[in-house]
Amino acid sequence: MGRRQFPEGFLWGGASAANQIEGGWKEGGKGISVPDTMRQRFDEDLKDYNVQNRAVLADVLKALETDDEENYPKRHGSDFYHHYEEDLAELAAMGFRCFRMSIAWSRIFPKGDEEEPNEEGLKFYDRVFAACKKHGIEPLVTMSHYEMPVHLALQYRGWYDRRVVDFFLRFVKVICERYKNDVKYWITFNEIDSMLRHPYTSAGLLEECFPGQNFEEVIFQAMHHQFVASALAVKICHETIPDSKVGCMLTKLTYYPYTCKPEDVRKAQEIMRSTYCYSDAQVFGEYPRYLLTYFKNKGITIRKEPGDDEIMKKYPVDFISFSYYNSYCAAEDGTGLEKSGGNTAVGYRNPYLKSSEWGWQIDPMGLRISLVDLYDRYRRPLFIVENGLGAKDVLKEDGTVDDPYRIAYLDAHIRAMLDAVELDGVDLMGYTTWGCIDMVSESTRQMSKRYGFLYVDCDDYGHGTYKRYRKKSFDWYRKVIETNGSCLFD
Ligand code: BGP
Repeated sequence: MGRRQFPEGFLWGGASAANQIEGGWKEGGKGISVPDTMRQRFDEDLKDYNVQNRAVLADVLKALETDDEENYPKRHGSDFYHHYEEDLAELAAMGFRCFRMSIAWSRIFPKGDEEEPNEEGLKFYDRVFAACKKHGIEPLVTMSHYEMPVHLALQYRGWYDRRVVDFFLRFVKVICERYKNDVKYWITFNEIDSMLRHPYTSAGLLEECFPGQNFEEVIFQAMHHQFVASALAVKICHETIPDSKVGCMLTKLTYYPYTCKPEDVRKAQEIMRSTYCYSDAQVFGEYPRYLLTYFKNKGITIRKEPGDDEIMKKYPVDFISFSYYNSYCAAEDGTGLEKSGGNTAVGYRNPYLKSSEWGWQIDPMGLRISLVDLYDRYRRPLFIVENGLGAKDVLKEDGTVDDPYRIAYLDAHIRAMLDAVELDGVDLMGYTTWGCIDMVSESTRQMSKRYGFLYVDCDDYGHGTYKRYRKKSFDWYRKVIETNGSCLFD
């Protein structure tokens, strides 16, 4: 094998989400979003492994009564809203070819059900895309990254209401038309499968708003609406931007059987199948029998409109993107086994792996296994749009940040990726590390859970100068991109 490196044109870069990076939560005509109502969870036992944040209506209404930003960290984020020029110049200094970001729905339609878009919101993203273009950075835009206008959650009960499909498609039409010369790579719903684990975050669903209903059925009804919306978003994108590529996005939860006992192997298979079925729907354009069987056995009925099945079939996605941070273990009987945390999910601790400070188990081989799993299942191009290590980085007196642990994490995962491409025959489009600039954590809402190559001087309560500082990993990743990965093998 010659010099090891990634294919020409590999889309190296980093990822963000409007609700975690932008701040400016009320600027430029932006409306209140679901994440703006998410209170910090610093006082909770964060070792309880990502307790599913089942939001409650009372907390949401309480959040709407205050402009407090200290306890609602997503309201300030990393203030990208005012730093985007310098941030994109820094990402360009690293040689980024791709920058994953999302367009905050409530910047464009503040309440979500308006007829006309908010011009000031559109102008903000005009400026961001102009900066990307200036630096030759290809945007990869997520249409929905947990950023629904809170008005739709409260007035329409979120994605449960079919009218929200039309509101969303109005938003999609506006942004595809407006940015058709700026953006060719799009993702519809971030981690669509996660709606089951955090229904308010993903779909604006609050259980108290559905008294007497089977809440699981409510979630699957909302999921159906997102399937239809995703398919029609693909249609709109392809019609408006001929060379556009649209992807689905799943939380790649990789579970190993805790032992070779067949029951443990089956359990791991069941858990992974239970997340694949959502990307199956978006890739194969139909409900997998697994899900239909599940509905039958649980007495769940989904209301469809005439034509829904045809729409899903006609407009499948072009690529599959996913997030991967860690792996888990599964067991038929977990008695006596230690739990382990992870990205929106929980499993049993793998004795062969180390854990991050947040209890997420570090497993680069798991990324290679995940890539093979997904490629063999879908045989469509893949895109890793989230991978990284959340850690407590320290800004030293001299303005430097030593993050060798992050370099080690990324080095190992990039090697695993290259093995998947060169040895396992996986077709991989690109790699955008999560949180390329420090930003507010989704699960804990901490700034102190840092992922970036750029340190942002802001603490968990939003206090700080918001100045950016290059970490050691900044230069390391610049070299990786410059040599298309081959420097790892020098
Ligand atoms: C994923 C989200 C990202 C990001 C990531 C890291 O679920 O798509 O937005 O937040 O989780 O997790 P966390 O921020 O909780 O450390």
